[in-house]
Amino acid sequence: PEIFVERTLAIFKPDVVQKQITDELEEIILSAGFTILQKKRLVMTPEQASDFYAEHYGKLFFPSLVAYMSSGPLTVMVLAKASAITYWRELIGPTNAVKARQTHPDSLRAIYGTDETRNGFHGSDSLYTADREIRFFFSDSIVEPIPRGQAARDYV
Ligand code: DGI
Repeated sequence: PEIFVERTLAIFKPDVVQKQITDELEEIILSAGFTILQKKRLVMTPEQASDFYAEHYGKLFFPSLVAYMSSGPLTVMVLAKASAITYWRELIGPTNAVKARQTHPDSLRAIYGTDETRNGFHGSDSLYTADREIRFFFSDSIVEPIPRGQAARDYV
């Protein structure tokens, strides 16, 4: 079968960055077969966090989400792998870290996340959002689909 290499945007959120386990997490990411194409550490303003999560504007949890996401440094990465979008979301687990501890105890949110707001990790949920989110943080990057087959050797 054809291998379709994807890129996804991954974030270590402030509760995780504060734990100083970024090196250990990067090892997990590399062992899982991802390539880290880009990486940076930054702090978002509340405005940037609102913009990033604009689809949730108006929801009850939106203010706490924005406050949390702008509360401290993030590590933002572009990961590449075959089916990276699905695979990274599987690795991080369900949105609510408390529930994740019951249903997906081996997931990163279960192990390193805090609660339903401070859940430790982000992963794009589709090719479309991955494209938007990668441009959001890496505006200088050229985001094009990696040609089928051709680049797989470099990234898988
Ligand atoms: O793609 P996810 O991050 O798993 O989830 P999402 O895109 O539906 O929501 C974005 C973030 O918003 C999520 O990581 C945590 C927060 N959030 C989502 N649903 C709830 C929530 N926070 C609270 N407190 N309650 C929710 O129901």
